[in-house]
Amino acid sequence: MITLHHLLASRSFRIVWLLEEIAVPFELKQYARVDGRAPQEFKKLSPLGKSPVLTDGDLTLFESGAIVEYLVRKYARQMKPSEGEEKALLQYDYWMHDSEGSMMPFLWAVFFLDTGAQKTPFFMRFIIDLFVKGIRSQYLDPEIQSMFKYTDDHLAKNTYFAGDNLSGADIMMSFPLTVAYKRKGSEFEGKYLHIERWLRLIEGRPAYQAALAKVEDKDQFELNLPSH
Ligand SMILES: N[C@@H](CCC(=O)N[C@@H](CS)C(=O)NCC(=O)O)C(=O)O
Repeated sequence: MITLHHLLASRSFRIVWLLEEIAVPFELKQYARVDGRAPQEFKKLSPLGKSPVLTDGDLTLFESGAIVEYLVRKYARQMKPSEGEEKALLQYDYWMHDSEGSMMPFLWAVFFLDTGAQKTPFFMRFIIDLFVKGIRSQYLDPEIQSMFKYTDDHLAKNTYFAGDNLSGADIMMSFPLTVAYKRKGSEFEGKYLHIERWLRLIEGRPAYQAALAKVEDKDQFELNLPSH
């Protein structure tokens, strides 16, 4: 029996979605954050204490990409292009890695800096805001916008990340793109219409809706983007 340990408002939502897509029975255990972090009982589930954590029988898996690859290999081979589909397979590999390897570190840095600035005592706020603004405008924002432009160009030519069919790469990319629009919508909305088309496409899938219906943090992942 598979158990998914879902820390609320975290990357593990995409695994709930994947499990719904592949229609494998699973138990969902949900954990509220404590002061923004994983609670102690969650930290004990794996050596790094990070979300997501999935158990399947005696196996304990963590790191989103490794979990997605495991589930696809074991239960849903159709969600990865086959050896003969070289172009789709290269796209699959690229976007599987882009999610955690490129997008998330930059998005995380922005969320971290902005949240830190908001928590700064009033008398230091001006100087911290200037510092954050400088790092964002000179380095982080141009990198993020360039990655989003590249992603948008890719989705202009492909229905899903690895061609015509939903794959593990879409599952991986759903988290950075959803959180970017959810938390920083004004910086993205109306600029990347193909990304928005894809976000509407995945949100319209019955399995995505089934995942939203199961979790306690539905509000974190429901976008309802307007069509342009
Ligand atoms: N690259 C890792 C990142 C894991 C990660 O940082 N998870 C965050 C949730 S989005 C977490 O567990 N944060 C809670 C904490 O560190 O206390 C993965 O994709 O599994």
